[in-house]
Amino acid sequence: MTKLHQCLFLSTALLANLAHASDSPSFQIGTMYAEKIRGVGLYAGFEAEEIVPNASGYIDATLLISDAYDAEQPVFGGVSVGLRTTLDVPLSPYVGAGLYVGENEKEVSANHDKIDNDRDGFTDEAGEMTTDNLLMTAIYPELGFRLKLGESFSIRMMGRYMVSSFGRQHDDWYYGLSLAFGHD
Ligand SMILES: [Ca+2]
Ligand SMILES: [Ca+2]
Repeated sequence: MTKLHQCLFLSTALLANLAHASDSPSFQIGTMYAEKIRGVGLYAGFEAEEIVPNASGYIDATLLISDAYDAEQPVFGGVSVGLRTTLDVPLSPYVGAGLYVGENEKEVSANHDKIDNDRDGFTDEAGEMTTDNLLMTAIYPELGFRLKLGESFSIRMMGRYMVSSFGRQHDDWYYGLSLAFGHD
């Protein structure tokens, strides 16, 4: 298993725990943007209230797209897990923290590795390619507001400072908006 697969497996186990801990975790979808690195984020997942006292936990499938991460293959797919403080008021500020793990997928030349990568019976023939994955992890503090509109719908506005394993010049604030359905 690759690290990402291990992470997905652990995340699935965590998700099962989330679903168990809360009678009805909410479904959330969101989008975010980072100006300096021209990054775009898209995510969808589940959030459960009171995973620990006064905090919710979430897990999102997350796409991050930035050519600052990789100019050739800027699309990174992965998961985000994190915690957020909760206040049971209609408009509540919150703070949170999370972890992102993802990877991209790129075709790279493989004609010098003494392996018949494409299993066509010829080893290291001209033009032989293989798939390589570049792993990125990031940790982030997050802060924002959640606006509850009725019993089962809320909007979250947030800023997330993604500290990337690629180095400090790739760190940036992502600003985002998400919608959550079906809590309570
Ligand atoms: Ca071959
Ligand atoms: Ca080869």
